[in-house]
Amino acid sequence: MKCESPKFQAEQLEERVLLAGNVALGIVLNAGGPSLDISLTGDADDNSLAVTTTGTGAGTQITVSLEDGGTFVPGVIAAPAPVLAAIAATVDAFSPSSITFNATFANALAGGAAIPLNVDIDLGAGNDTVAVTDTTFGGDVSVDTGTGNDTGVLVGNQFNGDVMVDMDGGNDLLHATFNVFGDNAGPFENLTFDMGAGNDLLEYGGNVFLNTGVVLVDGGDGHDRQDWIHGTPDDQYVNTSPLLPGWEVFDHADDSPTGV
Ligand SMILES: [Ca+2]
Ligand SMILES: [Ca+2]
Ligand SMILES: [Ca+2]
Repeated sequence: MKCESPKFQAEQLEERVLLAGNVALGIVLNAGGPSLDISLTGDADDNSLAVTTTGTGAGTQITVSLEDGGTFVPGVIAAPAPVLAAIAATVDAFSPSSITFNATFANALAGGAAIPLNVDIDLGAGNDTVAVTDTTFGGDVSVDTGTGNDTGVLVGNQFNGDVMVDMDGGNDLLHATFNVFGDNAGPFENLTFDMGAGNDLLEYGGNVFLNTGVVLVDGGDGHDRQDWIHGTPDDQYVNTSPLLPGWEVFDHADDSPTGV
């Protein structure tokens, strides 16, 4: 097949250039929200970002790390010095490729701060990976993996605000299991999974959508497949129903792909 030649050339290129993408960490006080917006912005290279929570109670820690040798660089910082000092005081450990925050930060991220903390992850071009696990978000979360063949992993999180996941062009994989969307209180939250152009795969199961507003799970252009992960419960949609455009294939073993 003709397509083998470019693939081979791309693999040769990757061997010559060991790509390790940097990610800019930004903190901006959005007075209009008001909210404190935390951004993690990748570059055109391959970025591999992981956000995970470990421990409980006062021992809770959130670690943000780059798994591929990339480093964190300063992004847009626009917040009063006391706010930045307060955030800095929650850092338990720091290296060029890993930042660990303590329970005070975890509590603020979960909604315990005076204003919501929103998180905006934008990894740009390249074949990027983002994994967010076991973390509670009180504010809005936006994930954009950009062009390239990207992998998104969302497992075991609680999202109390709006969630927007845009995998953009490329042949992307989104794995979303055991998350809870919505805080079960007004106003309703909106959820969008947009797989974008390209032949994409959504692996899902065990998620709960709790009194949410618009739930849009869009395969976009291309030949897209939703695959229920066997061994997980079906998704539950409580007082909401999902919009599911753009899917060519639903897992044959799951006779109720919407969970409704
Ligand atoms: Ca990138
Ligand atoms: Ca993509
Ligand atoms: Ca698609």
